[in-house]
Amino acid sequence: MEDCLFCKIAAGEIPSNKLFEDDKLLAFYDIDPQAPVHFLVIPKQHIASAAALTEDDAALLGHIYAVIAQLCKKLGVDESGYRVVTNVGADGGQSVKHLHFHVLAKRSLAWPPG
Ligand code: IU
Repeated sequence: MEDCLFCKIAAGEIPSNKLFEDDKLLAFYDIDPQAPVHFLVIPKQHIASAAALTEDDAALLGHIYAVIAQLCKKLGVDESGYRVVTNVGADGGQSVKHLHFHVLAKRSLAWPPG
């Protein structure tokens, strides 16, 4: 999608600090980390937010969560734990309108979030 920052990052038109990439998704470190480990996982296809997901995206979502689990294991945070969160819309705190999953780790995270 034109003028979508994360589409441009997914296409390699804007550089990112890449952690993992395949044909379906990209994982890269957040530019403004909120925890010692904070990366984002985005589908390469443009999906505006979790609110736009349908049953047809089930395989993609399964793949995203499987990759997150593998990356967290690789980063050594699988046992200490981590949080996966996706913000939706204004009240949800979504600033970039391309579906992304935040993965935060290596600090104790409060609940409920602010
Ligand atoms: P949000 O859930 O839409 O608020 O999250 C967007 C995230 O994207 C946020 O944590 C930003 O720091 C992050 N980000 C980024 O990693 N690279 C960028 O070029 C931009 C935002 I703009």
